[in-house]
Amino acid sequence: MAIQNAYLKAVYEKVCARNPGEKEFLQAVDEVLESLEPVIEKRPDLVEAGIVEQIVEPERQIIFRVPWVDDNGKVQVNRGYRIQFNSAIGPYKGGLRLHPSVCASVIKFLGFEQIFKNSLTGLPMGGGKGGSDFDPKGKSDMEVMRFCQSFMTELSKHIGADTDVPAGDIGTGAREIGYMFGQYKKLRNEFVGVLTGKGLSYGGSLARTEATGYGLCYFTAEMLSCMKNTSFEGKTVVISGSGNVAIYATQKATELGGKVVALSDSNGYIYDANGINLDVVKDIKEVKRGRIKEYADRVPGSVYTEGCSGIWTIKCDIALPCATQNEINLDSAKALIANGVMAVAEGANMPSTPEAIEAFLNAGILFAPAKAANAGGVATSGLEMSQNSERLSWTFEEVDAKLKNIMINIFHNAYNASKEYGHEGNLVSGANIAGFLKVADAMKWQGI
Ligand code: NDP
Ligand code: 2IT
Repeated sequence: MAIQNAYLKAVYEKVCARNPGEKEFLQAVDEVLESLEPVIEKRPDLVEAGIVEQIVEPERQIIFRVPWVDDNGKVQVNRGYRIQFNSAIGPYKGGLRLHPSVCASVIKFLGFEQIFKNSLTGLPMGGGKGGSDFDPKGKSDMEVMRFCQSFMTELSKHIGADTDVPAGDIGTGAREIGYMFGQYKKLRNEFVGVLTGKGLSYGGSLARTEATGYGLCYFTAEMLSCMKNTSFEGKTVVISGSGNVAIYATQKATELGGKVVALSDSNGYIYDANGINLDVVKDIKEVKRGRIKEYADRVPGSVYTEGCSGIWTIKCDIALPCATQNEINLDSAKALIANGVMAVAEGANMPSTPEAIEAFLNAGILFAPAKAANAGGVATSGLEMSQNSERLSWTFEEVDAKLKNIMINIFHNAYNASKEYGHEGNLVSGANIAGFLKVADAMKWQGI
């Protein structure tokens, strides 16, 4: 499928010319613009107001040098990014990715998708994203601290509790957020909710750690129930990754009656026919910062295989990609379909290639796109911001109940939009359209 509408095609061509070679960013824009075709026909006022031309251009892009000193006293230099994409419905909000693959294209695709995701949550948050090509893997705590302090020294000039509120993403967890928060506080002499995903002793929200994985399963459960009259009960589940999102997706999917049989990291995957023992995974990944391979040494009967794409050849009913972008290509999609997968729900951002998505939709498989399905993380960040503003902490149960409610609402909003705009059941279109409309109206009413 390609964009058909001449106006949207022209906008897309301009984006391609302006952002040459940024393949992840162009992939994300292409998908959204294609979804907007029926909106453009129904809403000439948005065309008149130039909303689409504006929404594809970040409001502000900040790229900066991050110098730090390693444990051998040697100066290291990384590149930092913060893309403030859209503030029509609230302060910029979105995570910080620390991974060697980080570049402008990756941060821009993530920031662009964040606009629509944050809109879907129903909370007042604009879209932004940032990060660095720094690799926390194999670094000492003190090296990570020095990097985070240097990163925040520049970033602190551009963010604020009412301006832009970063959070975690790949490579950025509680440790990194803590060091960054500490540095922000020193530089600005203010204790405010400028980051989310904070530790519980200094303003973090209960259930934020669990939120993305739990939210993914709440969304998937609602989709299974409403679209196929079924549930997680008795289903075999394959989950990629073994980081924050994968771990808590495993926990909730298991609680809901599913059996998770595989997890992975960037080196390979483990298969455990008895169902993953999450205590072992948490010890390896959260406590020891080790590799998923160690699971096979510790759990009898489990098997480790080198290479991560092979995980999609495991027979399952539900697939939850929770590692990284474009991890499911057409071949992996075909393998999942051939093995009878019933639902694919994206915990990672943009984990399925466009060809894989098309294959799932054509095969009638339930497909939950990232913008909708993984919005539970940022939604709970929004709840953390509310708690910081009122200087109160809600209980785990309160936050979890709000999260569940938000995920159920996102499913229905996406489903209803897919129906209203002529693609009933296509949640890719539905999520893009529902997310877009709120932001587009806000932009229109605020003027140029
Ligand atoms: P973590 O850093 O906690 O874990 C990332 C996991 O994905 C690790 O197992 C990692 O393996 C694997 N991974 C990362 N990059 C690659 C790669 N290039 N190839 C193969 N595997 C890879 O990150 P999160 O769990 O927080 O994030 C996972 C995904 O979920 C990302 O797409 C992120 O954007 C998305 N997301 C995260 C949210 C959050 O709240 N944390 C919210 C919404 C979406 P290894 O250790 O080998 O690198
Ligand atoms: O991709 C995402 O939504 C996140 N990494 C979470 C962002 C946030 O601000 O909590």
